Formats: sequence, C-alpha cells, structure tokens
Amino acid sequence: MALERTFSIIKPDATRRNLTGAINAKIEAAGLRIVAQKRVHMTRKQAETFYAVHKERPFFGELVEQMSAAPVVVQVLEGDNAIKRYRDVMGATNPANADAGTIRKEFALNMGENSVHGSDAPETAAIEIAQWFSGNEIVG
Ligand code: 3AN
Repeated sequence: MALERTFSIIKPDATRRNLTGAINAKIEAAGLRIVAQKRVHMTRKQAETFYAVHKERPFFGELVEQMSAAPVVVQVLEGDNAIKRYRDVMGATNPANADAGTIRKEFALNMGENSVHGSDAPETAAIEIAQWFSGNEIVG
C-alpha cells in the first residue's frame, strides 16, 4: 500500500458545533495521522479560489458564503491510501446517503453543510495542501 497525504477541512458547520475533536477522533480511528493542522477563517476570495472548480454550479455562491462564515480547521492527513481512506470515513456528499459510522452520517447537517472536505485525487491533494501549508508546517 502507498503512504499518501490528503488535504482535509473541518468546515464551519462543524467548528461552530465544537465537533473538531470528535471528527479528529474518527480520522485517527480510521488509521490516518494528522501531520499538520491549523484553524483559519477563510476570506471569501480564499473560498472562491479553493472551490473554483465548482464556480459554474448553482450552489457555488452559497458554498463560498458558508465556507467563509466561520473558522475552519485545515489539515494534512497521512496514511496508507490516505485519499480513499479519508473519502471512505467522510461518507457520501449527501449525508442522507452516507454509510453508518461515517463523519457525514453522524455530523453533517445537509448537502452543503456537510462537515468535512477531503481531496479526491493525488493531483488535487498536492494542490490543496500547497494552498494552505508550507513544507515546514507538515511534520510526519
Ligand atoms: P465532496 O465534498 O463530497 O467531494 P463535491 O466536490 O461534489 O463533494 O462538492 C464540494 C462541496 O460542494 C460539497 N462538500 C458541498 O459542501 C457542496 N455541494 C456539493 N453538491 C451540492 C449541492 N447539490 N447542493 C449544495 N451544496 C453542494
């Protein structure tokens, strides 16, 4: 198995409800190591840049609004097949379709306020990590 890194965000709906520790417990129980972490309040511009791939989608404005409305926790997670492993523990985008035991099943409020983000491929993981962390902030 390949040791990988993925990028994670604990979103405003979760930080507001004081769920950072509960979500980190699920991340660690899934065998992922939190090798970098910081709490930031995204500007609208940062949220627009981060989600630029979705800019034509009808929910883009709402997504940017939600992501910049309150602090988030950005993280780098490391482990065997970290990208898929984290997607599995996150659960489906729509919490109604998420498997039991996943973060979104337990904590997400709806499709938009779904508590966590995780990279979907190695290329996006590398880009997203570099957007938020410099090399010396990641300690594996
Ligand atoms: P995922 O986060 O599961 O990879 P994406 O990449 O399709 O899902 O969507 C990015 C984010 O956009 C989601 N986490 C969610 O916050 C929001 N989103 C996606 N689809 C919808 C939708 N139909 N309505 C509202 N928000 C959405």
